[in-house]
Amino acid sequence: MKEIAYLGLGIMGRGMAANLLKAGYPVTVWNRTAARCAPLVEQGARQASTPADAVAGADVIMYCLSDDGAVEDLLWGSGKLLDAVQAGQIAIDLTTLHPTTSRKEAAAYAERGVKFLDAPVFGSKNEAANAGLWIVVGGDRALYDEMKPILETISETTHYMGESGKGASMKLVGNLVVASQLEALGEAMVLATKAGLDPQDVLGVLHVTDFKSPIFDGVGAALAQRDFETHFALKLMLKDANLIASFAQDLNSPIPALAAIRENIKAAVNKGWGEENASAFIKTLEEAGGVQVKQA
Ligand code: NA7
Repeated sequence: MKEIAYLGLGIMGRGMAANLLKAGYPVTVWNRTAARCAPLVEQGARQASTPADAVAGADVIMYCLSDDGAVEDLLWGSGKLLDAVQAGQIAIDLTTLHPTTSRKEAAAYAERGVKFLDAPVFGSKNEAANAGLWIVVGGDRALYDEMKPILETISETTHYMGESGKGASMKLVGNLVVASQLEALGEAMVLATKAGLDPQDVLGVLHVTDFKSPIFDGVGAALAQRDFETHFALKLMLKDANLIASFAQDLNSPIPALAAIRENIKAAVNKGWGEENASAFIKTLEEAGGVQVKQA
């Protein structure tokens, strides 16, 4: 079985690394904050002290970090990953970042004889833990076919989108929909509350209609319970909204609704809710409406 180096054990990374171990892959882990490696070591991973130590002898290098800056720091900055990789290795970046950064990574790896896929994921904490992610991939088609068994170990489905950067592009397209659904849920639940409707009754209708969505079901139920436990941090959602805005600007693509939603997310982060779940931005709508969505 291919030897895997897995770098970055945040909410998403720790679930993915655990599922690779469960599937029997030999996995070496590295995380900037070393203490986060402990649960993976208990599950059979080898712990590396540096990215260079982690990738020595690996066939496949995988990482899912916070954002573009973290990936740039890993490759070109303090992580010095590009100095450590060997020709013939394969790198897979599962981070949500700007497609330009993916293409920059692909070019830097190519200079060193390393093949590369951008493979960001849909889903959050539970899907990462339960191997239920949906992965969108950019890069060489033959390389995607070769890596599919590994990607299938951590996902429900995988989708080849085209050349380098196309996985990252698809991820931003999808997150535009996620942000819009959260905004729609928030506006709808605040309106329903002001109208005196019972949140459970409202969610019951949303659950069966032709505009139903698992996001309405999951986030809606948590909202009614005032549960903002972090599955996907609000501060990362602001990062994604900023990425979508920049990506749309590059392509001269209109995003009037996303621009307004981004302001709500920004206001919520400025309120100090950045470490809470992404759905916490709905609280800005509640404040504007002077009500709180709550199960009686
Ligand atoms: P988390 O839980 O915030 O995890 C982020 C990870 O990125 C975590 O392992 C961090 O290490 C790591 N990180 C952050 N900055 C750096 C630098 N500069 N160098 C190395 N490692 C770094 O995020 P999620 O797991 O929820 O999300 C990950 C991605 O998936 C993100 O793009 C989302 O939008 C989707 P730390 O433990 O802080 O030392």
